[in-house]
Amino acid sequence: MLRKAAFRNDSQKYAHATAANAASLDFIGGLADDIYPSESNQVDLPPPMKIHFGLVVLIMSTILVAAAADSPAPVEKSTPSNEAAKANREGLVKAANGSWVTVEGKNALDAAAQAVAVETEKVARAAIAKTNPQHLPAFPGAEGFGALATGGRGGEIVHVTNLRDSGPGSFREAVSRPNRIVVFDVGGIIDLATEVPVSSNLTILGQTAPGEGICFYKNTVALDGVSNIIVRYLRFRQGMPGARNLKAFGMTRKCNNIIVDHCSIEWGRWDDLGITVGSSTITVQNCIMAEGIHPQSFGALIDMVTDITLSHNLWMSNESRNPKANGTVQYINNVVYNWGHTGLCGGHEGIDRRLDIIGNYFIKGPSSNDHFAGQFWATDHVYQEGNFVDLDRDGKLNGTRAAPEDFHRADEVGYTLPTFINEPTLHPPIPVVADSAGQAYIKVAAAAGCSLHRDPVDLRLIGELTSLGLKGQTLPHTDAQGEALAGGLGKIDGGIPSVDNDHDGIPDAFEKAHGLDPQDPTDAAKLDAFGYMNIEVYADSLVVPAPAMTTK
Ligand SMILES: [Ca+2]
Ligand SMILES: [Ca+2]
Ligand SMILES: [Ca+2]
Repeated sequence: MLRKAAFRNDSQKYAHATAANAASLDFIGGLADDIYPSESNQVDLPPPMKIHFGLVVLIMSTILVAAAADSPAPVEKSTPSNEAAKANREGLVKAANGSWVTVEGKNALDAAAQAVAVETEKVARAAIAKTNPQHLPAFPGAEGFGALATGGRGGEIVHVTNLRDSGPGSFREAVSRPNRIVVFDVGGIIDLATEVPVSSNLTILGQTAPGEGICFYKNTVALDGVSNIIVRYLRFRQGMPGARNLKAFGMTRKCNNIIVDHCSIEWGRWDDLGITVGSSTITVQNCIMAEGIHPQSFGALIDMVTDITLSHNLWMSNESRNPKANGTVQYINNVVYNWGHTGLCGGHEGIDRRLDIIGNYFIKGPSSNDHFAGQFWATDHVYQEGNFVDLDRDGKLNGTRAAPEDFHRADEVGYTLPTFINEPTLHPPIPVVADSAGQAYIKVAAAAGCSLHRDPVDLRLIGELTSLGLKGQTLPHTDAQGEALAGGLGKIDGGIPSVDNDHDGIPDAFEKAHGLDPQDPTDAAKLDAFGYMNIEVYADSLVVPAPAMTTK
């Protein structure tokens, strides 16, 4: 019965793809031929409550369209219409009501709705991709090189039942063995006494936590030489109690086949994030890497690695390395805000590297100079298109398109321009569907990080981002107060877990609504028609469509 429900759910997604064909696929198709030709891409800060309302309207209209449609959308990519191509040249987007609008002040609401339409359309594409068993996404919406991870699929379902550092029911115990789906019966802050090692073949479903979800604090979660892992909707905040040479979340020594989605990775002492030492085939998408702290204050070291996708992430208030990209790296639709010394950094290793930089928005903040990108050598081979830069700190998103010569400034001693190439070189099996830089900004502001419930730290960060130049600060690498300078960790509501009589990870209410048996603990592990476990279908239902924007 759940299988049938899953099909119905997907027919809704397909149906929305039909709507998206009318509303946004043409626009996306237009991007493919003529990416972001507008020289200006303006968005005023939209009022949060209006955004909320707009999203609700869009979601409701999506449901209505889905209910009215009988057949799936065509799988083929749509051909851009002349209208779409013209609108795209003029910097217009198609709003939820079908009209073409400029992305500025009064239309920001429509643009935000559009962003959610694109998100839903991406889910539809993921659903289509599911029909190829070789290309089953880790979850609907998974993209890039890590998108084919299967995690713990087929293994046992393990519950995190307390917030203790170790012992039975702890997160540390749950991830200590491979072939597991990890769900959370508790929400709140987990103070880590030491680094947490993670096994291979794991799916870690942070969105199943009650209340406002999970936050790891005071130490590091580390992936070392492991593979095939799916991580979603968690907060990793190392903080000053952690070791000075570690990341808040690190993947090192030939980690591969990993996807990290909607996580908040902050207050790392060396960097917030690391992907290093021979690691490959990894996606980090829809995440926040922010406020690196003493003694390094950097965003991410992506070093000596291959086939890495970084998509729709927010990098903010890091001194530098947003990230350092030293390998073969896709860098698509990221937003970089309030860098200190340097925004995006090249590899500068004297070894041939590949970096596809597409549709990103670089926005100067109170701590920033003008080096939105830099530290390249000629051995860095860069494809760049559709990147926008806003350096005027005026509270509005009104950047201009980045030119090749902008990737090196005359006062950058020891560096040069990269070697620019004419075509992107990286092509994962499930490609990232590229948005315009302006759409990426709205989508990132709305949903990056552990955004099913944004906690006080992320709410503050998003409030600073959406000040568009007026608020935010890097936390000085010289100051060992670290995260205390930013006010420290706030409260995270632990909530009350849903009733789950058979303890299979799926609440009774969902089981009853989808034809499962709330007294049968075996059905959560069964596969649906596409090959997802029912526990995965349930977990996906918690986060699709993308959560609404919430800012202070
Ligand atoms: Ca501006
Ligand atoms: Ca159950
Ligand atoms: Ca059951």
